[in-house]
Amino acid sequence: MSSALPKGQFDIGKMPRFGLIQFADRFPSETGTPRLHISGDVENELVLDEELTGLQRTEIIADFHCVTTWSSLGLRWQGILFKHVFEQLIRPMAKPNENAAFVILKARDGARASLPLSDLLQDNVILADWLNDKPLTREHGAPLRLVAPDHYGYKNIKYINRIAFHVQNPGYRPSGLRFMEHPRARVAYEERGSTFPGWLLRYAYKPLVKPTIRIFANATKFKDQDNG
Ligand SMILES: Nc1nc2c(c(=O)[nH]1)N[C@H]1C(S)=C(S)[C@@H](COP(=O)(O)O)O[C@H]1N2
Ligand SMILES: [Mo]
Repeated sequence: MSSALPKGQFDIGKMPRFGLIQFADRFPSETGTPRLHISGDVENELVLDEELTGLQRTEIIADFHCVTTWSSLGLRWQGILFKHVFEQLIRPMAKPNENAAFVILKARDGARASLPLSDLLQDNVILADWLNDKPLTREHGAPLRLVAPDHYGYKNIKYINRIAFHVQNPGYRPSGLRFMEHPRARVAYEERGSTFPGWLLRYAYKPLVKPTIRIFANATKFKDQDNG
């Protein structure tokens, strides 16, 4: 639900297209059918596509918080709960190792994020294909994106197409620099990154908001960085 702004955040109004600069001009061309490749410490590596359409649909209304300090309030997302995908499809079909609690999420534009499985199984984490009563646009991650509102924007992977479950971190490399990555990145605890405290990163990141929005809005090179 919408609530007061968390520490260090400001209300930017609309939802700007955003991310690390290297992703600004990457618009995956394949935005039709959601397809998720499931791998890692699993008995069966597999691809989920039609199975996803059989799951119960859910709606959440939530605020979205980018680590660089902008927030977009009261967004209405529709899609399927990550928990349902895991319990009804991934667990019975892929049979991940019981101790596989380290999850890597990958996207068609090459972006990556990781989260503990327990964070992904919360009741407000969805794989969304609709935003504010319209099908998700290519700008915002069509055909499918993760929405984990308790976690900073960089964990909310757009164009998601691969999910890997691991018992131990297999040497995962985050999209950004090491200090930008926090294993959980919870907004409530201002876990903006590792190495430096959240309040310090606030000041470092804030000047990047306007130029980054401009670069993302003006991106014209439609590079397709499909990682399979
Ligand atoms: N695949 C992918 N997912 C991504 C990003 C990206 O560049 N590529 N940027 C992240 C960041 S930093 C933020 S704040 C949000 C922005 O989402 P939006 O572009 O839909 O506003 O997406 C996140 N997920
Ligand atoms: Mo972000």
